[in-house]
Amino acid sequence: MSKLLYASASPYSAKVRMAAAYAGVALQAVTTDTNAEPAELINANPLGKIPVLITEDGESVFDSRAITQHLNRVSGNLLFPRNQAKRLDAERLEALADGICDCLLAHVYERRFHPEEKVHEPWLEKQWSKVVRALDELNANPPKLPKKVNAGHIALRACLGYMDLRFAGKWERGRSKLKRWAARFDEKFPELKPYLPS
Ligand SMILES: N[C@@H](CCC(=O)N[C@@H](CS)C(=O)NCC(=O)O)C(=O)O
Repeated sequence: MSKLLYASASPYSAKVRMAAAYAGVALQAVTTDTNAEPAELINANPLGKIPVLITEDGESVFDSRAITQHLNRVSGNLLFPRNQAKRLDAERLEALADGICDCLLAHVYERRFHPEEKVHEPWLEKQWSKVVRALDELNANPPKLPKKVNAGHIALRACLGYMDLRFAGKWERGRSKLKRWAARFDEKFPELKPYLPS
């Protein structure tokens, strides 16, 4: 079985675990502390970032978008549509959701890794303005939730789960459509809920 180095709070890890569960790919999930830089992580990914998937042959796959593509291949295309236009939509939604997470992580890390007096507020504001633009666009046009979802939908659900974890009360106002979208996703796929960032 492939192994997944992950952390429970990580939105990209949540996406990958949800995608694997949805596509029926079994993974041995191994909690990994990136701050400790364990040898298994660094040997698999010199960047020291999670998630990393290690195949039975010892091949490592990162980052999370390479992992969703890998899971799509091994599951016989259960995570991305075959139709080119629809596939592009799915890939773009995944990139947008991951991109929001990149801005949120930049926020969290700015505060976590700098002493208070070195935190650069304009940088935080710039990152947050990207999040606001992306969330407003998604709220204005929430993606349809068909019977068969794709890695884009899953990435967005994981991203909103991370917002709930780290930015609760700071993103929901005026974005009721997106809130409802997440609730409907959970109703349709209750089996994926345990993998949300926690
Ligand atoms: N683009 C990467 C981002 C991965 C990432 O930034 N993961 C975070 C945890 S959520 C991490 O490993 N941080 C530790 C570090 O940057 O050293 C992906 O999609 O996998």
